[in-house]
Amino acid sequence: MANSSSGKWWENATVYQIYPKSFFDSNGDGIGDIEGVRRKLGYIKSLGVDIIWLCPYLKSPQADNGYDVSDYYEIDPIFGNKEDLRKLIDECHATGLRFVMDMVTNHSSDEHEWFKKARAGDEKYMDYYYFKDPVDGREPNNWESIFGGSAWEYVPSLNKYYLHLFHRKQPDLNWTNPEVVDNVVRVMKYWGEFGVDGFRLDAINYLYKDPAFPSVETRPGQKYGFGGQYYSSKPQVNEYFARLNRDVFTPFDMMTVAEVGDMDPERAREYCGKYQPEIDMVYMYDMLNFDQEGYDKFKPVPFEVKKFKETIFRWQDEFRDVGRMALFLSNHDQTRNVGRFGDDSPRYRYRSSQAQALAMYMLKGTPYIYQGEELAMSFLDYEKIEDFNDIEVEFTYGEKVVKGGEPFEKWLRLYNTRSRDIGRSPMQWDDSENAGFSTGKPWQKVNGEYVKVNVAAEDKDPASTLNFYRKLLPLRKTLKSVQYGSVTPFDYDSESTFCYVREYEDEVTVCRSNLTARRTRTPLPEGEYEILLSNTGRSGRLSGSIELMPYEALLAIRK
Ligand code: TEU
Ligand code: CA
Repeated sequence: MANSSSGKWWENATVYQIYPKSFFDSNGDGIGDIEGVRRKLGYIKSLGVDIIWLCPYLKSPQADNGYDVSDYYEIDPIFGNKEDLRKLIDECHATGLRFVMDMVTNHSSDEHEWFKKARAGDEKYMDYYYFKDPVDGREPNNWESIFGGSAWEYVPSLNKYYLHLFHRKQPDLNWTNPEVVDNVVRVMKYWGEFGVDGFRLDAINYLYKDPAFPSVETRPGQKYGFGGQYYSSKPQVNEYFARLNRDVFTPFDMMTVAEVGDMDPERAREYCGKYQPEIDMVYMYDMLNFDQEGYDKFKPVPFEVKKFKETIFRWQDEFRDVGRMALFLSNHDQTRNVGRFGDDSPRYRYRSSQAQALAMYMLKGTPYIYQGEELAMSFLDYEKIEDFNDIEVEFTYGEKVVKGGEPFEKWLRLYNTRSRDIGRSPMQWDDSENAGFSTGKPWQKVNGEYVKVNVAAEDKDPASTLNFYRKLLPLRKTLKSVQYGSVTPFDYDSESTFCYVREYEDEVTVCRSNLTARRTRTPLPEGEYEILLSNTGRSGRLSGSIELMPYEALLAIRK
């Protein structure tokens, strides 16, 4: 990222991510919908965000909540219709919001016309996917699906396997087939003409697979292994991006964000520049996975402030002059941040979530706020396996509890604190039945915390996380040092604080967060500073060193 304005319309923007199924249900069928989003635009505007990114709403059997598209030109009826989308996008534009669409083209649904024809043996369409012969009567290689088990599914009538890096109902599209790319271009142009302002490109680093499909080494006792070295972020994906950029992104003046499912810290610097200049920014999915063993979210390790800092500042450094980084604390695939990186008890829930938000969102890059994060929504309190919906829960429950005989209590705890269902529980609007999300029975159970943690309650409470975000997000845009300045970690060796300085020309901003319940003294750089934002009621001027209260967040500017 250059240390000056690029003049792009999205440059200083903040994104609000919406999971439409769980945001607001306008017609009482228990499922959030497009019209529901439109009705809440006033709320969204009140946060001070500029762009909304809607998770998928195209036609889909919903095996993976819309990340399995069966028709790229139609809206799934559970979410409404094109008229609803028309109204939503028009109203966004009329109120100064922009609209980003989630584009899922690494794979389609197995119920897409193309795949149905392929499975029926139509060779033209078989070449839209990866169909391979068995090897020694087994899968073509030992790649593991990202959701668990083999990445290959057998089709007896063809005596062939097809590749699915995700669920078996999400067969991977073959991007080496130019017809597939032409089709994707056509789809993207269609939605560009419809009026979307950009794309979040799902699982985009996986588009090119090594045509030899080599097996990988596995860990002892494991049948399958992560084949990323053969399909993640290969140079060929840039050729696809170049085409998309020329035909779609540039002509429609779009904002594009690449979701990159795994990253390579060894090649970090190269990685950052990798998608340049075709893609505007990179959303590194696993950025926050330093609190688990490798890619296994169900093997958490205790949170450490130092590891958090190490990870984040490293990426900040890598992105200092190349690419652009998405900043986020949570999303629909990851657990809620307040309990994950702090304390969601009634005593510290607000402050702790605020300290995290200040730490993350004054960094260099583009903030992505996930629905409910601004309320400090937290872990689930479900008791039965039936309350969960996600693929990863289903898979591990079958493997570990049913087959493996591990205690359900252990896995229930993991599901309530680590699973993808956490971020997908209905948005908490008020303390009425179903948290004001729906007048019908919600498709997924509401989190019991809603009676206390909801928009209506936080709206009235000046100390709430909601009102903190409403100050933080607009403030960020008024500060040149935050938009364009350098990032220098400060008090880096502390095990409690997350501190840094942002500097641009003669503007110096200091950001101070205590991410623990321990009081701690922290130094300030030379000079006198005026407080711009505090979550403890501090105001006035500061210099020298200060004692931070538990979970204190403080932003100040040099006088
Ligand atoms: O996620 C892509 C991604 O790489 C996932 O592996 C992510 O790490 C995973 O959710 C871990 O649990 C995207 C979407 O965000 C996700 O919701 C979809 O399920 C996935 O693509 C397939 O489309
Ligand atoms: Ca509905």
